[in-house]
Amino acid sequence: MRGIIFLPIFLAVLIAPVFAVFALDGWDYYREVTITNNVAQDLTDYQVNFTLDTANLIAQGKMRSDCGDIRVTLSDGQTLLPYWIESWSNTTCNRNTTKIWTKVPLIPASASTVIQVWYGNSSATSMANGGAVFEYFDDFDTLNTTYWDSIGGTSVGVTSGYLRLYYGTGTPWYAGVAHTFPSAQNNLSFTVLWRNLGSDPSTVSDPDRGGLGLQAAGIGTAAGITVYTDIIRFCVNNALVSSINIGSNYNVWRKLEIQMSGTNVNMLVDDVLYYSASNYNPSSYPVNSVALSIAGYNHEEHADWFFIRKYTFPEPSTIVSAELIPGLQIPDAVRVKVQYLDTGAISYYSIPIVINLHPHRIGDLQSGN
Ligand SMILES: [Ca+2]
Repeated sequence: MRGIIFLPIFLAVLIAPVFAVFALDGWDYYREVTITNNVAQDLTDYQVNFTLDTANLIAQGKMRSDCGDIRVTLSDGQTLLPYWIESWSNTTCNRNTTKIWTKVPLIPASASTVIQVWYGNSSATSMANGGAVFEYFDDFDTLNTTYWDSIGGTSVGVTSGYLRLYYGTGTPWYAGVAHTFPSAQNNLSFTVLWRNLGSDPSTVSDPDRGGLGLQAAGIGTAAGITVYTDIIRFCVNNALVSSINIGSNYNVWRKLEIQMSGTNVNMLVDDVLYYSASNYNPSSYPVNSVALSIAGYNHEEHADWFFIRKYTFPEPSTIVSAELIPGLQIPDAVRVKVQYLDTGAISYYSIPIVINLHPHRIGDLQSGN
């Protein structure tokens, strides 16, 4: 065997190969949104929301200043899902906590599913569509007299993208819109962005009031949130159950939400849970209609948008990943298996991947996190 040199034979195995990722054509960035179903039943066509710091992304030049390049897809990066960006005090975008709603085809029982949110396409324009996301959505660009089948009061209309309810004098001193459901409703959440313009903001305990009511036909209010200029009141089973003072409501947009699931009712203002009851009686107080209404003379209130979504308790939870760049995901290193023919010994080596670029090609690469 003398004179024969035994050369080790390298049997290279790429343990961490290069992964191809499908990309939304023309988009530079995405994040994965993991949605976990916290109940033991499938949720289908279910509305979920997640939060994105669009102010930071816009400041970095990664997103259009109007958020027009936001898209939501399934995990294939191809199948578009409907989405809507929740506005707040007339500000839709460029906020640290921009809330994006979408409708997910299936969140399996007690399991997770992953969707993606994309941004980074300067030529894209908004495809936000609340009507495609929610069970019912109204931005009050026009007065939908088909849906709002009961309209009362002397001055109910749509102005500058909001529902304007005004009442002057005389009886019955209220104004509003209502929709009648074909059957009693449950396992839904109702949300409206609302402001009380009162008639005299200097008046303490101003009786001028309005808000969101779920009505049991001919019986009373199944659940309701009423905004006065100074306080906010909650009603369940046609009885006043709680009252809060979170500062003047005069000319302040308040987000009012009523969540109903079986005999449970949650009531939230500005995303804060202020009242929770487990004694809602759906048989005595079935939700036959939803109303946006006001009471009080010489009095005006507005609704900017309103939507109804599916609701289950506990709700699914969402986690948004760090920013990802579509395309080839190249690992930092590969693991190589080496077997020596003379001894049969096996060793493993980790070989870092270094890309040496000619200076004029550096622009071909895009840096990520
Ligand atoms: Ca609106």
